[in-house]
Amino acid sequence: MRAFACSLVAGVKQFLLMIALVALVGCGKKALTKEESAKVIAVALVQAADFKLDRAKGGKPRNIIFILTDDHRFDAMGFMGHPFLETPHLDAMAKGGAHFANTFVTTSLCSPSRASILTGKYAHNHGVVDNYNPLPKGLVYFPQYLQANGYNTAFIGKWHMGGNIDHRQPGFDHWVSFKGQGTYWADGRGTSRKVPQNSYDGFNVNGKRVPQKGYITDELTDYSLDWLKTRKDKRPFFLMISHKAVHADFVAADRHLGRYKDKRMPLPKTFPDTKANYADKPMWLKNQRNSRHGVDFAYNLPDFDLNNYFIRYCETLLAVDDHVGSVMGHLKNTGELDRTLVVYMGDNGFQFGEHGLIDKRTAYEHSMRVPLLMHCPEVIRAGSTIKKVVANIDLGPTLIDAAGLQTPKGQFDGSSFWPVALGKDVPWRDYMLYEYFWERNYPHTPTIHAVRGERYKYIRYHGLWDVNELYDLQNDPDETKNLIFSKAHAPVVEQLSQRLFELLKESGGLNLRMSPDHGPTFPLRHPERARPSDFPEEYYGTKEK
Ligand SMILES: [Ca+2]
Repeated sequence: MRAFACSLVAGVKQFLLMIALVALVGCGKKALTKEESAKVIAVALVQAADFKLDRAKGGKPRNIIFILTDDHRFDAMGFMGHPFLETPHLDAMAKGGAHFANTFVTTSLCSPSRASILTGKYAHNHGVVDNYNPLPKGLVYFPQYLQANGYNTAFIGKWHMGGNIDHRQPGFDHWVSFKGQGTYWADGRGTSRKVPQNSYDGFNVNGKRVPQKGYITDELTDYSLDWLKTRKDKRPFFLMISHKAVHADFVAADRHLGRYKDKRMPLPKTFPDTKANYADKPMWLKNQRNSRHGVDFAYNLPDFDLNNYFIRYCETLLAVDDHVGSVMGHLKNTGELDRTLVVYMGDNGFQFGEHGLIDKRTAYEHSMRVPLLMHCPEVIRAGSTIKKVVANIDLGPTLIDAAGLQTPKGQFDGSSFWPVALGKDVPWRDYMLYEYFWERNYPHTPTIHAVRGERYKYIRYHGLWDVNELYDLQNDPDETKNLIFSKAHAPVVEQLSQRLFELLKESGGLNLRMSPDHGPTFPLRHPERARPSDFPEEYYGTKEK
């Protein structure tokens, strides 16, 4: 107890020092006067006090490793019954820990989802609604609490919030990052198209520019293991490893190239461009089929090969699985595996032909559902499958709880599911709220709000003359049948529509979030491919029903 208290004081001191240093650097070239220094320290003291948390009853600090991957969809793991992808280390993690089968992101897009993970807030509250605009001022990231309460903290990998920045962000003692999307290889080899926000100027390692030497996933693994192996700090640690993989344009490690070249991707049930497939579906959906994010004109390339794209995705994931194996292997070798909490999560999913789409952003399952695994044999039962609906906004409060601290009141939109991970029966949410804000860059995906429970999902489109959606995921996990016009389901639609607005109202989400236009625009359609959608039959009529 005393040791923790001491380390806590040490942590606060280090935090103050860091803030003072950051402020000094931020003030420009000249040294601060005594008065200015006093001001800096006063501000730091106020900030540290803001992040000071009480210990939870019986709570104790625990080392935490949080591995975040990019665009890793929920079913792209061997143990999920994937037809050929092998992920032995993720499978072992699930077998030895808990798999949260119903994990969703509140916005399925890189920067907004990352912001929701780090701030514990919805996009309508943290304000990061696209991948381009600068970071809003004053965001608070949950690692700031860990850092101010005795943790030694590190961030290694993709930050990608606020456009192309890679400088140290609040909450982290050790910092390794790169601008925007980074690149799989320093020279960009292996890609087949230009990706917006790819960057080629190496890493920012604690403020110093260091060239990228090798394959990104392996290099981030090395940075992580180096930090774990060489750290002298006696305080508990929080390490966040944030992979570039498996973001498009997928490039596998050389050792994995070609592993699945002869495999065929099973086409999703909702793939065909048929009247039956799009019956009662929104018009924007059929229209997006022939767009940058649709299978008929993907990335506006004339000869896009969906199967090859999927193979490259799977091969690129193999190095991520190797990485998980390396981290777990290190913990095993040092005898820390049982008591270290290791969390694996994706920032959003990715569609490979579902509904005729690629990419994410939508509220369909393959876009908004992500993998979440938690491994800590000391307290989490091996092989647990948890069906409760959890979300990216819950991660911050959950990890603060797992660190033995009381979660700060009023700070997060999400809640701690740590008791759920421990197998406790606690009251939990019925529905999670999803939102996506239309952006000019990708004009084919509209503003979306949705609620997702264990059985039903209701999707509402804003500012669009179109059809909303209701899916019974228990009976229709592939979202083949939109029940929005079903008379039998009218009460469910009514109830979920009400729930949607309750969730928006209670979280301050009724004012639609707007952001200035920023970055390139991709409105192209192919003149000879899928035709535009017609209005649904239900909308034709000559008098009111
Ligand atoms: Ca992403």
